[in-house]
Amino acid sequence: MATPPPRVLTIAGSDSGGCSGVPADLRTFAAYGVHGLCALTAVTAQTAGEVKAVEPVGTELLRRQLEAAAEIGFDAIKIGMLTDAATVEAVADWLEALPPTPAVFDPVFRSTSGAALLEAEALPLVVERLLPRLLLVTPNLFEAERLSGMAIGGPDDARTAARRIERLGPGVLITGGHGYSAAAGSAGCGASGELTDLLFDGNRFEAFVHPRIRTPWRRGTGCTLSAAIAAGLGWHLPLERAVRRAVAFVERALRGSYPLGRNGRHGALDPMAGRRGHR
Ligand code: PXL
Repeated sequence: MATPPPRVLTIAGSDSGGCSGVPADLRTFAAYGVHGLCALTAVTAQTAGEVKAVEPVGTELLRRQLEAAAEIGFDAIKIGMLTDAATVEAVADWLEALPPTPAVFDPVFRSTSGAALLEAEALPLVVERLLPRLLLVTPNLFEAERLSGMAIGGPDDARTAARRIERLGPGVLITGGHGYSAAAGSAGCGASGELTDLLFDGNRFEAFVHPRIRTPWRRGTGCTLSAAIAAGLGWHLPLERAVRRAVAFVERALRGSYPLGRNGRHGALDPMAGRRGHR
C-alpha cells in the first residue's frame, strides 16, 4: 500500500476552458504530487479569452463540499474566486470552526478579460472576516491597491501597501506581473525584462526577482502561483521556501504555455510542463 501524499484543498471556481480556477489548481497539485480536493464556489462558462457566464453554486452546496473535505482532511488550503458576499461569509464561517490550517488566498477581483469575479460589496467582508484567518494573500498590484486603499506607483509604495495588508492579518505576496500604474521605468518590472514579487511575512521582506516570460498565453498564472504555494505548504515547507519554489514553478509553466482556440491570441500556462505523459 502506498503512503498517502499530502492533501490540499482548493476552494475556487471552475473554468470550463480549463485555463484557470479549479482546473489549473488541480493540475498544479498533481505536478506537486499532492492529492487535490476541491470545493467549487461557482461555475463559469468561458473560452480561453472571454468569461461568458458566472454562477455561484450557492452557500448550501458549498458548505456541503467544505464539510465533506474536512471529513477527509487536508494539510493546506488555497482559496480563489469567491464571487459574492454570501460565499465569502460561508467560507469564513467554515474556516473559523476549522483547526488551524495554512490557507493561501488569491484575491480574484476580476478576470484578465475584465469580468467582475468578486462583487464590490463583498470586499469589506473579505477584509474583516477572511484575511485574519489566512497565512498568506497573493494580490497583484491592482488587487493590492484595493486591499491597502492606496495607489502603488513603485517599489516603495509596494512595501508600504504590503505592511498595510499584513496588518489586516495575513502575510502578503504582491505579484509584479501587471506592472506599476504610475512610475514608468521603476525597478520591479518592465524595461529591465525582470519583475519582482514582494513577500512580507510580518517580520521581513523578501523580493523574488525573476525574468518576465513574454508569452500572450498567460491565463491561469495567478491561480497556479497560489495553488503551488499551498501545495508547498502541504509538503510542510516553510512559507518563504514554498513561495520561492512556487515562483520558479510558475516560470517553468509560463515557458511551457500554449495557445487555445482559433486565433492563437489566447492560451494558458502549463503547470504540467515537462511532465506530460506522452513524452
Ligand atoms: O484568473 C482568475 C480566475 C480565477 N478563477 C476562475 C476564473 C478566473 C479568471 O477568469 O475564471 C474560475
